[in-house]
Amino acid sequence: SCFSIILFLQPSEKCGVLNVTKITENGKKVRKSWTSSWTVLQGSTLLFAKGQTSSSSWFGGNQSKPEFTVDLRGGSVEWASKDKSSKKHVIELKTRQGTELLIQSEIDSVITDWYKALTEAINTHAWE
Ligand code: I3S
Repeated sequence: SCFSIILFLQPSEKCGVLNVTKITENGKKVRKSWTSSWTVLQGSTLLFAKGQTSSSSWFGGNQSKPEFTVDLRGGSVEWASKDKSSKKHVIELKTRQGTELLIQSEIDSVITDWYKALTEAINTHAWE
């Protein structure tokens, strides 16, 4: 189980290391930049902390705020089409604010679990 000390000290639904890149920010296309991020899902918020590879290093390290957070309310997830990335197992996440992210893991079961968790989070918090 994992915790986020950034928002509140409470269990988070899911966390782990994923490869992430923005492709659009506020409706504008941005250059891809894949990074490995410690990723935490908590309620309707998905947060990314760059360069952190485990919860213990996050707790013990000097990272005091997330690299960026995503509000999942009103967003969508789908499996990315081949033209979005040459990588395998890529999720495309779109936010209501017009940011699009690609999220990837080499591990099939890992990305499948994230797909389910993100879909569930979006559905659960859709009407907030
Ligand atoms: O969609 P693209 O432009 O083919 O994405 C690739 C590039 O962003 C590339 O970076 P440079 O153009 O700075 O060399 C990345 O290294 C690749 O990983 C990107 O493609 P994939 O298919 O891995 O998402």
